[in-house]
Amino acid sequence: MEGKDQKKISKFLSLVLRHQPQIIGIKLDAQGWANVEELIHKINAKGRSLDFVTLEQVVETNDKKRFGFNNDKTKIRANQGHSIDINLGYVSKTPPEVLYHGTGSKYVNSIYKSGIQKQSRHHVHLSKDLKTAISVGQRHGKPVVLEILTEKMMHEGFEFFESENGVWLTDEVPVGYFKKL
Ligand code: HQG
Repeated sequence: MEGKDQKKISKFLSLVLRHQPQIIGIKLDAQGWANVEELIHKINAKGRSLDFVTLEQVVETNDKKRFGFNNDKTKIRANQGHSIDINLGYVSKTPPEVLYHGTGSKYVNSIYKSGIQKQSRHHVHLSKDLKTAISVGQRHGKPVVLEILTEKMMHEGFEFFESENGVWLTDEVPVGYFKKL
């Protein structure tokens, strides 16, 4: 299958599995899992064509490993990025010494006033490397990268979690715990 089609499916899956499962008439369980058979059936019922092999390809080749199956591939969920209330079962973990947050220059003044907030997502998303942070920032216009003082935050009781696909998450990064690069 062509990359362009995969991207389309991936976008639609993000919408369904992170934000609006009801648009195809499915429900996610408390940990965010959808039943694979039902998902495929309901997506096809909406006039899109998807089979299991294609779904597997999308999960395996997705550039950010956005989705994951359970062991026997009967269930699928998004690895992060939800706006609906689900519990992914993250366990608090010690982050690397340096983490980055990529944002758009238009947000920087506001961030310096009220800290980095999770906005519509469940957590603030942080990147392990600069390159990723820059591309995350570019989604919001001219990119700005903020370095996060993770050690200081850990000492002061803030918790960090790592998602299945290597994105670091935390509840908020208040003013005083980041600096502009
Ligand atoms: C900004 C993508 C004003 C924040 C990426 C960000 C990531 C504030 C924007 C994942 C603010 C929210 C998440 C404040 C934070 N005032 N603006 N106080 N605090 N912001 O998209 O981090 O493709 O919700 O800096 O790769 O850009 O979806 O978050 O710029 O991992 O898989 O508000 O989404 O992955 O934007 O991106 P977003 P994000 P996917």
